[in-house]
Amino acid sequence: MKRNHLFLKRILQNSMVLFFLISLFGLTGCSVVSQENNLQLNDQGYFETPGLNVLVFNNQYTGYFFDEKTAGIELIHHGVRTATGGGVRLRPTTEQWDKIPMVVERNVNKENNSIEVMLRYEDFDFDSRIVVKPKDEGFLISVYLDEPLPEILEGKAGFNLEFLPASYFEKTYLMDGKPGIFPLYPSDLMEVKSTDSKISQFAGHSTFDDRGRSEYIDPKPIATGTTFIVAPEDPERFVTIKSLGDELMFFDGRNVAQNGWYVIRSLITPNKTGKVVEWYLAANTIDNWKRTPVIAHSQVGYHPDQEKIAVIELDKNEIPLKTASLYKVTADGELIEELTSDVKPWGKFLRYNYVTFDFSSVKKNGLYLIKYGERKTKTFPINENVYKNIWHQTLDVWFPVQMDHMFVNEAYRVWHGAAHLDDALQAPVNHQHFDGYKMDSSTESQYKPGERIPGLNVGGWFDAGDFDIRTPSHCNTVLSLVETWEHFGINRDETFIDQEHRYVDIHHPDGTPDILQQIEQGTLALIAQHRAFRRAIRGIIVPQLHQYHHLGDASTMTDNLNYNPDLEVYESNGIESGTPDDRWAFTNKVPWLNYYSIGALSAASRALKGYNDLLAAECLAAAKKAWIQEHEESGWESKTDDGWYYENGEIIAALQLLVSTEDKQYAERFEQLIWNALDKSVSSHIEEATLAIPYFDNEYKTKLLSYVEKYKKECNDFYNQNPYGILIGKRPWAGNHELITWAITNYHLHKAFPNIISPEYIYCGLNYIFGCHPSSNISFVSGVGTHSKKIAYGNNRADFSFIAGGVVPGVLMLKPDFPENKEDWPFFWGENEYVIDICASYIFLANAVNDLLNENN
Ligand SMILES: [Ca+2]
Ligand SMILES: [Ca+2]
Ligand SMILES: [Ca+2]
Repeated sequence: MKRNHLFLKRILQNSMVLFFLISLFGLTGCSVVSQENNLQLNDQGYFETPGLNVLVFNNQYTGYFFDEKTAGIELIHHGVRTATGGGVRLRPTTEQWDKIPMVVERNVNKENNSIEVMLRYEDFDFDSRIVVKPKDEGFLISVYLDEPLPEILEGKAGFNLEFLPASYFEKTYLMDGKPGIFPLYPSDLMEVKSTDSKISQFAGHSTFDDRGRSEYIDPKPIATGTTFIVAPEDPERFVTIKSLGDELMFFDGRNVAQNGWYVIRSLITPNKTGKVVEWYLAANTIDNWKRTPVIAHSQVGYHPDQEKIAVIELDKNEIPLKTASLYKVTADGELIEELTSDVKPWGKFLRYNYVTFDFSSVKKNGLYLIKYGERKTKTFPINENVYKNIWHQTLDVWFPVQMDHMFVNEAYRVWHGAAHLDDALQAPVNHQHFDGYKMDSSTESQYKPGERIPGLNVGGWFDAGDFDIRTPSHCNTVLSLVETWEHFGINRDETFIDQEHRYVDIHHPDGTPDILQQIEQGTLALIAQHRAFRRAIRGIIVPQLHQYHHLGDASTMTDNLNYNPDLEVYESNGIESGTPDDRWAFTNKVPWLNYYSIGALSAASRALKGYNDLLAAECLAAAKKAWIQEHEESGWESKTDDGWYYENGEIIAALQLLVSTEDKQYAERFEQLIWNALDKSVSSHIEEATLAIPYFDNEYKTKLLSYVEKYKKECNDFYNQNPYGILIGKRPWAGNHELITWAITNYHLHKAFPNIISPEYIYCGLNYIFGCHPSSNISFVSGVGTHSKKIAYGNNRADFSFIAGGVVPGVLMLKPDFPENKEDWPFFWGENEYVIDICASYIFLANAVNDLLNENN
């Protein structure tokens, strides 16, 4: 799913603005109390009662990745977001790339305690109005049309509400009194339909591979009726839905897409205007329900000398206890109270109230847990070595599994065969791809659309939970791995990598440091682009949407046979095939990206020296050549159209060429760029500015001082913005990468200016990743810490599994005030998807923390 996440520092700035706005407008206030019902329309613009929130398009479809299952009418039921996607939809169970309605108007009507939205499907000139209003023990959802349904939508448009399967596994339902069990796995009756009648998906792409038969499939309803009772046995999940008009249909969306939800739906009757659908929905609430406190702490544990502060997250109606305690778990299996001390109130952040518990004074080696009231955490160590191994699985397991064009084995298990050996064809012009790639009206290359580009079937990693070679994240990853190699010289060797035979074996040393082999893997993909185009291209990705959502062995994503249009589709002569599944190279010129690539190749040339000298020399030569060519083409004036990206790309290229060559032309260009950039945004550029210190005189460092002071002030503000005292991102993609990047910047600053930036600015970043964050206390690194992500959005997500060492994006801040990271549902990419560059950054940060702790000993 992942697009560019190179540009975190700019977002860092935006996050600061958002924090300011949130604190300005406040998060509390009076509410209008309905006379008829406990659901109150609060100042956040949603209906609220203890145990239930009803959101009505507080979150809208962003268009970023289309239907992200985070928009529409939604239920947060006893603290868990169990329903989403309430709205007028055009299929029984909509997929990610199906058409989404846009909100053209949303009125929160406090006078009559209702919320009304106007939804529009532009393609069909089709508008509908939805009104949600509390009534009796629940609320009414009413859908109105001013004009009858467009003919093309008859039998297709309906009101849908989606329920999260994982919240209802092992529970039951009643449809008009007929009992059923919610399916753990889908296997329902399907209906084959002609594509003539299909509502087209995003940009005319299709999620369904119909093998040339002009058909698609939809599930048939599992049950129909007028009253649907959901999980009556579970007071926390019990919901009643009554249709006051047409029948209700219950579907399982997982029959067409593994990330589908259970859907309840009523079709809109043709030729009807006015009220066309009306449901009464009541969700049970437990009297005076309060959310269980979350004791957020590091699942990895703590070094004796660091600050140790747990952040306790409380229901806003909870009266905080006075104290919390730390217990030691003894060798006899006993719990012994080590420390009890007062908790410190922090205040309100988003929807919860926070107190903190400081146990920094406890330094004794051992196993501990925290107790707050009746609540106990899992056990964690305090020990000098807690951070020693935290990055091993990321390098030993996660990166090898991501390696493209390679067969990857681990003991008795094959993760995947050698993939994408049929890379790649020139992408066609004027093409909008579904993963954010696009082609302009010219290829800007020597290749014709559809022509084979030699040499691209080598190196690279699957970018994220998907499988594309995304150039920006590759540049970021190579730069980061080189930085780790140069700062910490990690020579861990637990992977066997044979490029010639495309073979990787996990837990099998081969005499070469794994980090160099991974740098080589990324570099091979980047240099292949320069060999073919003398510059970077956007990336390489499958052409068809029905290939893109691939779940399973990557080597089956294409047939690994070069496409030959003279053969019939699905026909093969053993060497070539007539199936047009080869990946496309998106080749338009992107100057800022070319600069990133120049920076990455230049950095790689240093690391690879002595290991792969030929490749090292080729990288540096290609980087220098591309630097000259890019300036000849783009000029020496900083471009404003690409804005920050352009500026930052050129800064990185200049710095890396300077470090590799010590040639003063790069120093001059770097200085021309860096001060202006710092004036625009300190936090975006302070890391590069600091890394450049050794290449300039003392005056440079002195000049930098005022910027460091300014940056420190920005960091200190985080303590007022959230109880964790760190940067928390607010994008539709959760913020762990911004946070890790921030902590790494703090490491470089601490090294250069130890009297200004203390090491705690670095430790607190890792603590957050390891569990000291909102919503839960899970470690966001699979396999690291006592309790960590066991269900994540890796390429094995359909198995509700994980890839060890992967780092997920973390806690998503859903509007207006709901932090979420699902532990039972892997398919939220913005919460659970591993991406290559965040994992590379994590390896650096883990080593940085070890370095600091050794330094202090
Ligand atoms: Ca991708
Ligand atoms: Ca090795
Ligand atoms: Ca092929």
